[in-house]
Amino acid sequence: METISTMGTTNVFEIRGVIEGYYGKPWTFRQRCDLLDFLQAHGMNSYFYAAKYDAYHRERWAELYQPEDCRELGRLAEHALLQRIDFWYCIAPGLTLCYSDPGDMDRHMAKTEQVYRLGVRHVGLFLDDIPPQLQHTRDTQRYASLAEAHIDFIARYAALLKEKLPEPVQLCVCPWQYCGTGEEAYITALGRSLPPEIKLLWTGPQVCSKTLETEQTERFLKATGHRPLYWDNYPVNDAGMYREMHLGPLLGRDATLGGYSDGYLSNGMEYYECTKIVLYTVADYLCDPAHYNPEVSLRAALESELKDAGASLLLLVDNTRHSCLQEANSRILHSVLFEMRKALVKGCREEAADLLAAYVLRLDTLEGDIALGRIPEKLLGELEPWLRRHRGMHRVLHLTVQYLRNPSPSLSRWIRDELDAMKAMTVDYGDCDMELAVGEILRNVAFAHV
Ligand code: LOG
Repeated sequence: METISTMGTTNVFEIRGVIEGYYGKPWTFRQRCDLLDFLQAHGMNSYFYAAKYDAYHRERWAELYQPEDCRELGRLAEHALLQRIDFWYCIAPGLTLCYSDPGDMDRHMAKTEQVYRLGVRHVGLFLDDIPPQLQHTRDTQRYASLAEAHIDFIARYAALLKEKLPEPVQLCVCPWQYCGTGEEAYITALGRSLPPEIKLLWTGPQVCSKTLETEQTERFLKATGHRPLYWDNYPVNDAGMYREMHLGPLLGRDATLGGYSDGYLSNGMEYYECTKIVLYTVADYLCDPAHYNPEVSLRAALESELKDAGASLLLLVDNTRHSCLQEANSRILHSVLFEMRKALVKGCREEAADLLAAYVLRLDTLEGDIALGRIPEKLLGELEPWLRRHRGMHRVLHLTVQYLRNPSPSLSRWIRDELDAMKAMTVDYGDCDMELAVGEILRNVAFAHV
């Protein structure tokens, strides 16, 4: 078996790309074409189509696509070929599949052949988020476990791909258990039974992993005989994360991971324009992991997308950094608040007001850039709920400056109302440090004087 010391000496990931694998509104045809262009321009080579809410991918996996959908998928496959991006079409039959039913295998193959005819030469069999027990009596009679059923189905499917399709087709599998150490019973059995050329997707130690480390990869390889193909659940913000917006740069992925894995895929958000900002940083990491600098990469991403307005949008990004990668938020605002506290402790209210006013001025610039059309409508549309809350904070801070300069009970009531309204908004910046900090300033400093 290949060991960590005998594995590739290069840190470059072989498969580098994006998976459209989130729960939510699938990207449009135009967005997918734009993504393929982006991947090509940024040194990536793979796009995995696994849109959870494309009914034909998952719920109605057994049905063939309608002619109109076929035309679109075919054009996408063509576009991918043109851009030299591998287009992986993934089928997720696990919700209803009877593993031992030859009819279900026929239906699965028919779907595969349909996309094969459209030009697809890379397929995925996705078994994530499905019932943990076998659903059909036929299966319980035949298999002792879910792992056994999966091993049998995958092996027969792989054989059929070779037998029935004239050109070679690569196969990857997203296993039922897709995170952990790799030493758990299901994944060990599955991995050891399948040849290494069938790639295994893996999200790391957790569903949304804070870190991906080379050492974890070694354990996975030892246990399963496979190098993981990383399905990184970042920046995805579906399910329980829907109130968060993930605009921060990629963090916490080891620089040497590329030499020890089959590849790396970033799972996007349904907010395509926002996803793209993060993908700049993913691309930078994938191209040169050893020299990847998240903050430099983020600034460059914003500048590439927004030119001069990038600097002002950085303020919003700074306040929406909470994710599985990083709990802390609002680094810029925190440093302002820190300096303000120092000024207030010295009894210098004017100095504190000036410090906060300078930050508010930067927020004004963001509003100015929006008003002048310097931030694309498409991006603003996606950011709307988060921007609304940000504007709430902007108002609170603006009023706080006035209050510090000229305190009055009516101003303090106004500020409290604005803060309450802000808290009632449905989006969430993750940690509420920012609000706590603003609240603290108001309580201890401003309101103390009413
Ligand atoms: C799903 C994925 C979803 C993600 C984040 C995998 C393999 N599958 O827990 O579609 O976007 O979590 O919520 C998932 O990650 N399951």
